Amino acid sequence: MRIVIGGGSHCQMPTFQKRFPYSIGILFYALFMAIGYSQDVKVETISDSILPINLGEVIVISSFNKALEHKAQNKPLSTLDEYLESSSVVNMIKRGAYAWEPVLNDMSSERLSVTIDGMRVFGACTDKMDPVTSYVDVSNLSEAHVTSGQQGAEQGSTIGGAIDLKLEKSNFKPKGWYGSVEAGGESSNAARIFGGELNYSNSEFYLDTDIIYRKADNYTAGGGGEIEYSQFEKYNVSANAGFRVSDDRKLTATFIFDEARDVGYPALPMDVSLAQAYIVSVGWFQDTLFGSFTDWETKLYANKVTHVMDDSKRPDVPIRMDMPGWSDTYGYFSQVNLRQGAHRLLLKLDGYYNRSLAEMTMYPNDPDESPMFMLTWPDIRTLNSAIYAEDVIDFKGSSLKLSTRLAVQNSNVADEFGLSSLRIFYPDMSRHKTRFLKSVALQYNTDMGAYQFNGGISYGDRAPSVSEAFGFYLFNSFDNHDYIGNPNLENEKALEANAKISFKDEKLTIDLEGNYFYMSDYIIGEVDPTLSAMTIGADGVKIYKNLDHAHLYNISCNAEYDILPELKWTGVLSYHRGVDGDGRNLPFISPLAYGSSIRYVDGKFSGSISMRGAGKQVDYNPDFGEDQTNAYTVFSLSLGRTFSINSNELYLKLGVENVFDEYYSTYTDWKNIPRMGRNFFMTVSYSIN
Ligand SMILES: [Cu+2]
Repeated sequence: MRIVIGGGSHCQMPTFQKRFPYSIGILFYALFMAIGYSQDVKVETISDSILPINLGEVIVISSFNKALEHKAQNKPLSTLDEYLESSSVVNMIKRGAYAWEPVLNDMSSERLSVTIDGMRVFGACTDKMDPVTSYVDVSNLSEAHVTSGQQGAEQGSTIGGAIDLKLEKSNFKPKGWYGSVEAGGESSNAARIFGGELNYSNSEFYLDTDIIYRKADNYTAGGGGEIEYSQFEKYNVSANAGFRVSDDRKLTATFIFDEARDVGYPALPMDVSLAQAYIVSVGWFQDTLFGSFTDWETKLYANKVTHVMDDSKRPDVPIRMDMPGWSDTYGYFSQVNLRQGAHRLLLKLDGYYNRSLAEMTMYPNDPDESPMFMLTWPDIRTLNSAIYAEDVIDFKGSSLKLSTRLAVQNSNVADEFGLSSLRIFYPDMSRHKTRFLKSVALQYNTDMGAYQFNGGISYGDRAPSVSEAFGFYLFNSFDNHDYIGNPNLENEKALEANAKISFKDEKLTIDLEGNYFYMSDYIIGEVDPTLSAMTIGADGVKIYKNLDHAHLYNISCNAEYDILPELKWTGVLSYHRGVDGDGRNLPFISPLAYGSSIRYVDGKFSGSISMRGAGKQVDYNPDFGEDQTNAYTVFSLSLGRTFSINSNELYLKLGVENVFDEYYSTYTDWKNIPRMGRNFFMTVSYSIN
């Protein structure tokens, strides 16, 4: 067992509101009663709210058949993006209704490590339209482990932290056959969701299979405006199998196929006709290894991502473009535990090889002009090999965790044409580059009766991403500039301090936490006035630079109070700030944000009312394409009920999001694209045990 020093798995609840329309409640309740059967609903939990900063959090994802967690969710067939967003630690940058980009501690993709069951996957889009999280679905997952800052270094080199999406597995439980079917619908975008799961598990063998299909039309913003190009369609199939070779040896395998088609990105000038991923792995587990080593786990994996952008549905584009991208990754990890006296050691070796390639072909309107071809990611091969070690030392009532990751990362510009294109800007650039990445962290945790303290300091660095180092005229519609990578960038470094004080008694839990990142060689695009844009209508060209330094601060307070055994209140408030060495505001930093919820659960029935919102954005920066985002508050409600039918279970959940149909956008909404207006949703699931 591993301890999450810092926060641990602390779950909160969903979001809620203030004026509860009784008529709706009574209506829902009558509906449930009419259907008949009563039964026990347990659990609550999960994620509410708003913004970042826990040192570690587990977001439970209610996929199929996990009857209990199900009921806990505000909206059981939410997209994974909505699950992540509902947690108090993760924000999501939105470019449309699909494939949002996770933000942790005010940092996104290139500053985070996002993994699927420990596997590295890299998106194939130069415009971040396909974050790793878009290639799985709630049907695959049991939970998301979110770790802040260098506490996430176990999964890979990172600055902001790590999100590891844990696949759901039967794990040799003696359950025989079991399964479920689910269906859901939403009113704002006429979303239709169908899923099913069929599993077999005994102590020698298990096989889990699931499928989910989602189709949504354009959604409607608050006040009734239709958001064009916000439709999407996706399906995901996966299978997990395990075979017990001997008492303490197990062989496992995973297969995931995910495909999205006709995905609109209303905030971007292009859509996606295809986003597809194959993800496979085989694993080997041994309870013991030689000596006192235990829990030896090794996994080999491969994944292939294809991404095709498409502007054929947009009228009046100045020039038609084809922009496909590919990202293939092969990797492994092998880890083992060792327990000796007060020490709990974890040793891990891991590595991956990634190939990223993206092209752009422009077709001028004049048929006599020939098309223009560019490599926007010039076939970059990255080889990363690392060792990670941690030691948790237990004292009386407290513990100290020391951890480190050391990595060697090699990059190679494999394409000749791409290399010579980059050499226009960097004549002395060499094809190969080697970087050394380091992370060290010290985290202390102590229990003092009702109080708990957790604090630490750490240092870590990261290599520039493929776009930051080698991107070639990547258009960013947010600040309307073309971006050119810079292979000479220094590694970005972060010195981090964090602290958390928790109070807990029978009824009340309060967490107050904060962190600070002193970042040196902060990577960001800066205007180069000597260059002219390739994209028609762009304002200029930016080149990635290292800023001397930048500061990021995050503070949050979470509270939870049990008014009655069945009735629980939660609240969260957070503040974030990010400036560079010259005092300029950094982009995508949250304004003051808050949330609160009341949730009722008895044996038969659950209901919730939630509220979340943010203050007016004060610290924004037009240089990075930002404008001021207004304050907003939105309210949601949900009601759920379980019915027993023989030994099976029928579960029904209904709810309304954005009850008052508020028109709003948040600081993470690309080009202020408004969020969904009032949205009714319903989920029905039937599980066969
Ligand atoms: Cu794309």
